[in-house]
Amino acid sequence: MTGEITKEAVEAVLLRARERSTLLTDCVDDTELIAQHSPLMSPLVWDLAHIGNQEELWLVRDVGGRDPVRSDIDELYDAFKHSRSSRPTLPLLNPAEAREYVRTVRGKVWDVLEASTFGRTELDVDGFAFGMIAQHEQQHAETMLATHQLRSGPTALVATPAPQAARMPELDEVTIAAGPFVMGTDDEPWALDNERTAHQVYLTDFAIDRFPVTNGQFVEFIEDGGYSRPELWSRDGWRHRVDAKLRAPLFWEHDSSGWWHETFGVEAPVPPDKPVVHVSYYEAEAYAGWAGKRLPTEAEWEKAARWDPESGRSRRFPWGDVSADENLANLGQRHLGPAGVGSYPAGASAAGVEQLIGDVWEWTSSGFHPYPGFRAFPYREYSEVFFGGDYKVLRGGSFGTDSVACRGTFRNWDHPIRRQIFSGFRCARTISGRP
Ligand code: AVJ
Ligand code: FE
Repeated sequence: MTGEITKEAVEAVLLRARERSTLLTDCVDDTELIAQHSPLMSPLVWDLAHIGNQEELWLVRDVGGRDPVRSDIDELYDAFKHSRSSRPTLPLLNPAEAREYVRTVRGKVWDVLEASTFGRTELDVDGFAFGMIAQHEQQHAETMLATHQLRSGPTALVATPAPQAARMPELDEVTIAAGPFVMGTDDEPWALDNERTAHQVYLTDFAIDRFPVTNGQFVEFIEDGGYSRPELWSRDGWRHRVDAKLRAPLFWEHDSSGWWHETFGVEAPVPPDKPVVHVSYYEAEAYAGWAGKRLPTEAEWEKAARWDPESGRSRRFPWGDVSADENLANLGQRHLGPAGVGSYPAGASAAGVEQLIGDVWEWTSSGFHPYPGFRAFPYREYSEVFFGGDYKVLRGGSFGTDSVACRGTFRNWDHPIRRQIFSGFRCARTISGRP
């Protein structure tokens, strides 16, 4: 891929990221920006200045070799120094200062981009550091979107409703034949360290759901006593279910007219044809057990998404190698929720599995571990410190994820109890034993 990335393309992804974080921070007033809407989340104004600080560290200082803009605030915006819940008590930049700071940093970044050779150092090859920083800003834009969902008060964000298929498709499964496939990547220029290296994995045959599990399917689980039958849950899952008093996905309410949920300040009936969102790993695992299935492993998810048996290679995306557009996947906060199943037939993988990219992050049964040949780059705190299995891997991105931070190899992770993220799942099933 070396040499294919232009400065215009880099400029465009950086501008798009800034447009998004500006929208997410300009749509509420200053008191909302400095408030803590949930102990799980930072104040929005922390995210904004943290975005600027990472951009300063990697692009202004490291790639550009320029003087610091504000070296005095590095510690405040180091995600490892202060827990999210303690961040409102720090002497943070106020909203006006944070906006000014990100603007100043970005001005210097344009100079650095202009001067860059895209190849002088490892960080600079194919504009990697610029791509990493655009992905970082967009990952925080998704986090900020989740903070908006947790906020109470008047609606601040609007978007056109997500599409729904004209007819409810059959919720069937697809068989993936036994055999090897290539997982991970060596030639995706902006792949992060945890997506590397490309390596062959052999899988026995398995079946995977064509679509993510829908709200309608999840309601059946609830109404069949899913939340009150310990035998459906893992030991840790059931303990958490009891302690956290889980009874339905986050943001759901039940009354005489059925299930309702609140999404971005709007109350609406839960739409049966859309993927369920805001479930923890433990709820996903219990549902799968109830359905007589299990969650896919990370390798199964990636094989179903990327492997093209005809050409014998793994694609960048389910549909091929071209970037996502609005006909292929529900990404980029274009809609403020998942689309109905069957809305993106053009986005199907070679195997015919749909809506793998976009809509909802999909829990897999795999813990977050390094691939063979893993090397932390450019910093250990991006991935390496999270390896070990405390975190479960999620794949595919959500409606809140930008396309720069989403591809067939992209790996996200979180604690199995988390559900403020845009998390859903699909099920899989073992067909046969070892050949
Ligand atoms: C990959 C989404 C788990 O938000 O904690 C942002 C991304 N890393 N800043 C996170 C990230 C550093 C990360 N996740
Ligand atoms: Fe960050």
